[in-house]
Amino acid sequence: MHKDLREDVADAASRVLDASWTGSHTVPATGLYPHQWSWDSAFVAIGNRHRAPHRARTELRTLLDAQWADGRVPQIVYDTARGDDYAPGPEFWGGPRGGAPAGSRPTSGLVQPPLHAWAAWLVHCADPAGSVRAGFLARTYPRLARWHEYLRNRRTGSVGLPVTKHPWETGTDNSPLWDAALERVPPLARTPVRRPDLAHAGAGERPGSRDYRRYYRLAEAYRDAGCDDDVPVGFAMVCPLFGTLLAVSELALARMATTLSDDGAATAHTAAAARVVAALDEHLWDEDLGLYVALDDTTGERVRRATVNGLVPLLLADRLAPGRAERLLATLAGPGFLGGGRYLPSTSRHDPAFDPALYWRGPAWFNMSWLLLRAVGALGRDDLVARLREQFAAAAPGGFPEYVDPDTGTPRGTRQFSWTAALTLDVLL
Ligand code: 2M8
Repeated sequence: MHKDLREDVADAASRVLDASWTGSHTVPATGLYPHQWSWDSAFVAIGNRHRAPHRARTELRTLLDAQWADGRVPQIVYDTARGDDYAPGPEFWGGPRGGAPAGSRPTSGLVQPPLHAWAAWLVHCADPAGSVRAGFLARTYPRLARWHEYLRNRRTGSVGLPVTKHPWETGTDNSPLWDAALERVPPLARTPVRRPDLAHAGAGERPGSRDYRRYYRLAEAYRDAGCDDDVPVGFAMVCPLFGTLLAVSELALARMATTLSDDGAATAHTAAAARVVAALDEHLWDEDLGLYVALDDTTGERVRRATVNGLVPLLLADRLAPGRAERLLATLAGPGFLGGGRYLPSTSRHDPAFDPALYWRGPAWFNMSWLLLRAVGALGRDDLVARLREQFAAAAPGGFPEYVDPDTGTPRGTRQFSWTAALTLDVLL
């Protein structure tokens, strides 16, 4: 991309991030998502580290200020001062919970994929002097380590991998990976389902009302059990995306511990990452599909659906079983994914549920393309890097959309979406 054009795009992306900055955190999008979301903040910090490292550090620290006493980092930290409507709101969860510090903002009881330690490490490396002056690693490392302890002690399922208790926890809410498990959840919630989201995105681009009644039902069950992970709620899914980000983040914690001169802790984090990778390889690999799949922890059955979630383990290429990285690269480049159209779809074009407009069932998402860009870049696959970058080159003209049609490039979902802007900055700068 020409230098002047690159600067124009960077300016436009920065304006999106400035408009969504509240002074302590970035909202994913004014209107549709008016609070702080867990993994959105991690992606946003990764982009902001280049232009505003102080803000990137504040973003992550604000999120970690809402960490529960049990170590979990909540999916949503509500900002009750903002006027925009989102459901379910803080009243659903019943105010500050879980022994969160007095005065802290109310949160959801769910979690999201553990990208945070990796993001914190990237933020540190972008401005090591500023990070040291702010005591950033010394302050965040213990909290991030406790977050991972929570996942290890409270969320590890029968195959040694973290279990998600709700589709919202996977970050890929209506992916076909969750269809069969959700089918068992009665679409009946006590709380009336409100859909303020439909004022900001087309109904054909958002989950349907039957999905939402099940989402509410599951969230109610978890909330009513006091968010106690020992109580089964009817959904316990193991996701290759979640597990991969945990392993990558464990490796980031190891680097932080080394920097903080705690070699014993570094060794423990590296060993924890190795255990997660071994379990991914043993339990989630699908030889026929050529990628990793999900597993239902309740039944022990694998969910044999091809989605972008199952390609993300390519981030761990040099640690996977022999031959796996090559297979993943072939699947990524093949007709179900990049080879079959313009951009990387969230669900394989060959999956019966593939829908190029519908949220996590087909559209191309910028965070997923960014994760795969990191993976193929580290492997020196410049051809695939070039293909994945095309989506980012189209982000600014499309108004930094939440997701796009993987074949036509048509923008979908909301616009001026923060992680799209942040990751475009990261790719272009
Ligand atoms: C979407 O999920 C929220 C619930 O968490 C929603 O649909 O209301 C997902 O794309 C999720 O990954 C993302 O973190 C969130 C905010 O951008 O929106």
